[in-house]
Amino acid sequence: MFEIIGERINGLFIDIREAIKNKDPKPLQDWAVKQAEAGAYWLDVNTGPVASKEEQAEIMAWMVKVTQEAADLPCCIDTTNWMAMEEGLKVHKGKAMINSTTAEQAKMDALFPMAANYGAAIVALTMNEKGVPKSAEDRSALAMELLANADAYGISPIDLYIDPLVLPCNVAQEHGPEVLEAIRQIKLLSNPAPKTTCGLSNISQKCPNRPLINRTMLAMAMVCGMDSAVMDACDDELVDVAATASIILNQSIYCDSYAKIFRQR
Ligand code: THG
Repeated sequence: MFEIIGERINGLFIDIREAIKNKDPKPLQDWAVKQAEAGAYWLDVNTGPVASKEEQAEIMAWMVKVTQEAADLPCCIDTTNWMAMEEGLKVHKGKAMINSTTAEQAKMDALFPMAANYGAAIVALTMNEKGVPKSAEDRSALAMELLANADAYGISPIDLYIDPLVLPCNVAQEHGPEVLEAIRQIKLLSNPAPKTTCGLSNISQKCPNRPLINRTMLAMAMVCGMDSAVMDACDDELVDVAATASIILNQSIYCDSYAKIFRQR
């Protein structure tokens, strides 16, 4: 079943940034409940830009704690700061998701053991010190490195969510078909295959009619084998697209209320 990761608890959004500043749990908790009711399976939690590394760690722990007080869902802890990642994992209840490592060796050597130690799932981006490759083949070559390193640390492909890195279609248009082809190739790398995910809203950044682009990209990515996405769970029509695509792809048993499958979970 496709896994919706609600994107809204992120310090990039002004209301969350203000809530962090004021140590006010209410906006985070309201979004936690709203996204859970909308059909989210995980809740992405990201501090956004915060002053110091230590401060970020403390804020992440607070964000995870107040989010889980409001909704009985696991968090997708979204930070590049290892200290903040570990502080978030320490207070998390149930199986968390680490978001994310890249194919850089130092990051894999820090974050795969952390995933193993806390029993967490982990998102792995197909990029390294050289940046984000353009071709599907280079993206899937990095996915293979991520898969091999995860395996060396005892992490099953089932807990590994490979992210081919969705870029805005207005400035990186040539990446679109490569990302879609990379998803297909990544699903063929092993048996069982690694899972796939992406930051769906990236595709439409700074474009008009963002929901239309997000919904179209979601359907196209799902055909290619996308298993989950960090996305706008509160766009009901986007969630309807995920539900309908799940039916057409025979990933969920047909019923006449098919569009509600995520909200009924
Ligand atoms: N891969 C993984 N994780 C990710 C991303 C990814 N996490 C972060 C991000 N990308 C996915 N989440 C978002 C959240 C918000 C937006 C885009 C992606 C967004 N925000 C508005 C904007 O930039 O215009 C700003 C907020 C507002 O509207 O006020 O678009 O790729 N693994």
